[in-house]
Amino acid sequence: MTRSLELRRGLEKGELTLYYQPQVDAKTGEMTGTETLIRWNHPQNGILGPAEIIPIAEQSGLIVEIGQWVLEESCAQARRWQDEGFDPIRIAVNVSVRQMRTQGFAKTVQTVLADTGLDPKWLEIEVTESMIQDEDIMIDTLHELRAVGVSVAIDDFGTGYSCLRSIKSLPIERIKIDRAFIKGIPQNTDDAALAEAMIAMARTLGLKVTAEGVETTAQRDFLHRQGCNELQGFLFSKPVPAEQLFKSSHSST
Ligand code: G
Ligand code: G
Ligand code: MN
Ligand code: NA
Repeated sequence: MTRSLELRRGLEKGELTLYYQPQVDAKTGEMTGTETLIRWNHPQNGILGPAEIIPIAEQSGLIVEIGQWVLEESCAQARRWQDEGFDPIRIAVNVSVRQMRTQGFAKTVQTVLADTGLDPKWLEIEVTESMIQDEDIMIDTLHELRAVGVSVAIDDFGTGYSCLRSIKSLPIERIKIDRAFIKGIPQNTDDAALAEAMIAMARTLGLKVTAEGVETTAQRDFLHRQGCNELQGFLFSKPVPAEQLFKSSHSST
């Protein structure tokens, strides 16, 4: 069986599942959001991550169908947590370029929100820097998403050579500093200086900043001092199944 056929079967058999990683307020450690991360509960190979799912999905075109399911399930889950009485948190969903280029993507998002009963203000769409460039259709879609009331974050920020000018003109709310820059903090002075510069730039543009891959209290303290708004990483929690999100410990001292 080809990999893409196997993935299609897996999708149909309900083998794809979603994990959720907390995002916490840099000041208080309180959970303010969560990022949805796909997993494949493979019958022979165990739990596979996005690196073993997304490329096959992209090549085969299955990504549009999978992306739609991720969006629906994430919004439904966010609504379930609210219905269970947990304080509302933002849910961040990764979207691939093929999915975002489908006709009427923003309208699709609006329909999913209406069907699941989730207020648009709780949904954040994560797109990567390299997806945007100067393409009108993508920028139109970002404006349409803003009109729907969802926010947009630029994922893996700092890895895509986007010019500051283009970031300034985009209708986005947040940048997520790639974990490659967080890794060396605080010992590596280049990484520390780059993270500091990205945070300062984002704040100048009125954008929120989330740092990914935060693993140590030294990284947390540095990022907090620089004015980074939110933190995500193993220091707080690894990605967990839905029923564990509000049980995992998010504050670490
Ligand atoms: O959990 P892990 O570190 O393996 O995730 C790696 C990357 O895979 C994430 O940063 C994200 O960009 C991508 N990814 C995870 N889940 C999804 C998804 O549902 N859709 C898309 N398009 N990408 C995802
Ligand atoms: O969207 P993105 O590719 O950035 O998704 C985050 C990925 O990084 C997830 O696959 C997650 O498992 C992984 N991850 C999350 N926190 C940490 C961390 O603190 N350290 C490392 N090395 N990886 C992390
Ligand atoms: Mn992401
Ligand atoms: Na990322």
